Amino acid sequence: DYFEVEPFDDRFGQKPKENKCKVGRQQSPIDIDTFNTVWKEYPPLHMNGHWNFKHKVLLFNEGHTIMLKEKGGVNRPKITGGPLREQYTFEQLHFHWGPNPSMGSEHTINGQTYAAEAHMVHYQSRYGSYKKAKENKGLLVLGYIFQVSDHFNEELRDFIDPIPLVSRFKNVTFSAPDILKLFKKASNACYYTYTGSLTTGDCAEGVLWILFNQTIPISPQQLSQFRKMYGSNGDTLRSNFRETQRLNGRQVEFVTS
Ligand code: BO1
Ligand code: ZN
Repeated sequence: DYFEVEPFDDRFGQKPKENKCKVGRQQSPIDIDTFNTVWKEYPPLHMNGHWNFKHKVLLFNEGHTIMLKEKGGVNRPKITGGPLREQYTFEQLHFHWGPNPSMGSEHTINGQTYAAEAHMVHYQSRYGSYKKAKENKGLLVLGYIFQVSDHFNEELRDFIDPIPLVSRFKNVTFSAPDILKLFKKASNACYYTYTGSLTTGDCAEGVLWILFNQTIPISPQQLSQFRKMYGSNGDTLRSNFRETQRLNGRQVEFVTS
């Protein structure tokens, strides 16, 4: 009775769509060439509410990924500080992975690919919604890189256990007060920040990226669970990461706190 499985619906507009990525000069992901970054100091990042979701969460198969949203969407977590000029609100969390543990991350570091990557998508609070903020280049994505490890990551259990339940376009609702705790340690580490795009859908530009430098461990067995999801084309989603894009003169900042 831990899980409450519901049929897939379109309440959140997650209906699978054709991938019609626009071509642009500020696309994501990118390779982070660490020797070519600019060292910057900013005030500390403040993540308010990410580590104690007060409401139920909804985990679902979005067609391209497994996604988590706060059910109801009231009291959403907020983020300020660092390079942010104003407050952003949490919208959703999703994952990218690959066909084997040697690839799956979207961003690469000095050409190195990693096993997986999680994205916490946020919007500028003043726009009141993800959609409005997207139209006004008001999106922020926090990226977390997973590194394959022999060690089973207990903190990933709440994301991975329900995957078989949602693998064929189902929703699952559960109470998980601390479901984002897994990201807490990495969120206090150094990060890279640059301006890029969404990596799926229309690949809209004007997205601020914060990519944390500290990796999160994940076991090969845990990674294999992601590949059991079914994609919108009816096949299992063995891989859902986009290849790295040209930097085109953009500057990547390295921030230590
Ligand atoms: S990501 O964090 O850059 N991978 C990312 C990619 C796409 C979205 C958010 C974050 N958002 C949505 C679009 C929707 C679209 C959907 C498809 O992705 O805004 O309009 O249908 O996955
Ligand atoms: Zn993503």
